[in-house]
Amino acid sequence: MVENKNYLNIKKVNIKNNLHPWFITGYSDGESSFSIRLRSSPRSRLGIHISIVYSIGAEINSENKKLLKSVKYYFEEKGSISKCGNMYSYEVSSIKKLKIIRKHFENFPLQTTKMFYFQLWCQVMDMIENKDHLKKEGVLKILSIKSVFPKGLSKVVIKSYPDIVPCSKPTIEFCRKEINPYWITGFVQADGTFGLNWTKQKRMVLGYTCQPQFRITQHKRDLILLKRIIKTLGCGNLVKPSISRNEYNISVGNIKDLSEIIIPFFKKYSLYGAKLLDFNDFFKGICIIKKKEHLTIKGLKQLKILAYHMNTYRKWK
Ligand SMILES: [Ca+2]
Repeated sequence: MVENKNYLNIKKVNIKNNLHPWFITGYSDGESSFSIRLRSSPRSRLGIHISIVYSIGAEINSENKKLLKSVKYYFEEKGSISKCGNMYSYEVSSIKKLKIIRKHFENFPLQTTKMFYFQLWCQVMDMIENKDHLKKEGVLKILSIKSVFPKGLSKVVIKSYPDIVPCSKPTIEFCRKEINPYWITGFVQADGTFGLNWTKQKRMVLGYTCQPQFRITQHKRDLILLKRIIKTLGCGNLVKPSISRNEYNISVGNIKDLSEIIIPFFKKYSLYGAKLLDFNDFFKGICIIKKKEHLTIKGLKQLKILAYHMNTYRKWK
């Protein structure tokens, strides 16, 4: 019996990617949400049903579905993957199953300010377990917690509970040290871009130019984290792309850093899903530029084909 079980496990590992725990956290830091859901429930005593959910989304295509299946596999096959608009969503919503999710993030903590919401979400989990969410004071406390979440409380809820005071956010001491490389890959899976930026430019001899760039975009509240990523990678500039938006980019645009640091890094700590295909095309583009073939018409054409078939241009069957 035991041998049989082992055999099954090995087979499963071969079928699905065995994701690194820090990859799971990095990917979640960029793409997941820890949410508190409220639903009106006329049959219950307080008229409100409260639940909590962990979810992570990815654009609809076959490669990303494989990635979400691997995430589900990592979380012991708990939860389900569904389609919503042009996104897949992996969701876990029962308290029993969410305990596995919570344990993971306690062992491999979130690095972005999403950590605040995770901690508040855990408080709500404890309250639901203690059945406090079925008491008036419990409901009020959960509403005050939910009101500080990005989506906050709906107008309907505010109308029914006008006196809710937002809870204070937990204070978290953020680390400034280097960061686990698998976390970086997970985060880039969610919020990183590899672009070849092939554009017309009159002043160039051949009339076109290709300016490859690796980029990570994040809200300014995670500026310390962006600096940690730069420190760990050993390259990258911090850029504020627009005055009006509260965002910062880590940008790497020079060929030396791209070919000697960025490419080897993501070859060692692999991406998955559609992002891996974009990275592979980016790598091909960098090779063309390194060989100075971008100074020929043939090389420029090859770069154009790559640039117009990656990222948002990628076609899926
Ligand atoms: Ca994000």
